[in-house]
Amino acid sequence: MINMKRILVTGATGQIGSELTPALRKRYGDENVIASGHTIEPDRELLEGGPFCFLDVRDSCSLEKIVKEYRINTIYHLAALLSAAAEKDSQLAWDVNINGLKTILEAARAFHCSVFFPSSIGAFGPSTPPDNTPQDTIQRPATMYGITKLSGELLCDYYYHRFGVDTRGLRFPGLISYKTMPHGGTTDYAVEIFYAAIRGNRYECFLREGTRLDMMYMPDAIRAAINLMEADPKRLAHRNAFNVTAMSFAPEEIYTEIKKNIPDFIMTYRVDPVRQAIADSWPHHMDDSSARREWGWRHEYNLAAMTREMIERLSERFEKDKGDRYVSKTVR
Ligand code: AKB
Repeated sequence: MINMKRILVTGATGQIGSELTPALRKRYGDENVIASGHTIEPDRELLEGGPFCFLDVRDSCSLEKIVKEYRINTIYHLAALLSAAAEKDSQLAWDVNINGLKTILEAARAFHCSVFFPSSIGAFGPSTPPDNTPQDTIQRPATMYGITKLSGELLCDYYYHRFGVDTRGLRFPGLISYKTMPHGGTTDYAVEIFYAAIRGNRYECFLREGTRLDMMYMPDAIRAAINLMEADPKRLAHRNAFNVTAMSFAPEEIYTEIKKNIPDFIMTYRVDPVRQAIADSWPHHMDDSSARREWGWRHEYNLAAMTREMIERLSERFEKDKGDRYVSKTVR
C-alpha cells in the first residue's frame, strides 16, 4: 500500500479535476479522495466515485471543517479562474486565485497538509526569454491571471520556507483533453478545434497563425501532478513551480495534424485581440530540464499521438451521444 493519503481536490469539476480525481481514487482508494467544487454540477462519475463536498475555497470555516472531518493530509488545489476569464473579471480572479490559495495554505499549515498548486506558462511575461524559457528567469507577467499565478508560486515557497508546509507546483502549459472543456483560457482553441473537426464543422481560430505555445495532453499532466507529489523531497531543489511541457505548436501545425486524419476539415482565423495579447506575452517553449532531473518528469504524448487519441476518443463519444439521442427519441 502506498503511503496512506487522505486527499482533498478543490475545483474537482474543472478540466484538470475531472480527470485527476478519478486517477487519484484509482491510486489511493475511492474513500480517500474527497472531491470538492463550487459552481458546476458534478458529473455522475465524480459523485458516485467517492465523497463529494460543495466548497467555496475562500470560505475558511467550511474548508477547515472538511479537512478535519475527512482527516485530510494532502490538498490538490485546482480551483482558479483561467487567463481570459481573469481579464474579464480581475477582482474576482484576485479573490479566488489569491485569497482562495491563502485559505488553503493556512489550513495546510494548521492541519499539516501537503499542497499541490498548478501554476502556468501564464506566470511568465513579455520580458521573459520566449525560447527555451529557463526554470529560473525573469517573470513579470502582464495579465491578472499571470500575476495571481506568480504570486501563488511565491506564496507557496514562502509557506514552505517559513512554516515547513510541503508545497509543490507545476507551470502547466495549455492542457488538451476530451473529457471536460476548459473555460476561459487562452489555449482553449487547441481543445475546441477537435470538437469542431469531429462534428464536421469549420473552426474559426481566435489566435493568429504563428502563435506558438507549449501544450500537453491531459494524461501526461495527471501523471506529472501525481509524480511530483510522490517525489523524494530531498531531490527537489525547486518547488514552486516546475516548468513542464510535452509539445509546442502554433495553430496551423495542429490544423495540419488534424487534417491528416480528417482531410476535409477547414480552419480559418478571426483573432480575438484580448486572448492574442495574452498569448503574445507567454513563452513559445519552456526548458523543463529541472523537472526531468529533479523528479524524473517524462512526457509520453507528442502532437501526432495526442491528435490521434483525441480524434478517436471524441469520435466514440460523438457516436455514443448520437446513439443515446436516437434511443431517447424512439423510446418516447
Ligand atoms: C489558460 O489558457 O489560461 C490556461 C493556462 C495556459 O494556464 N490553459
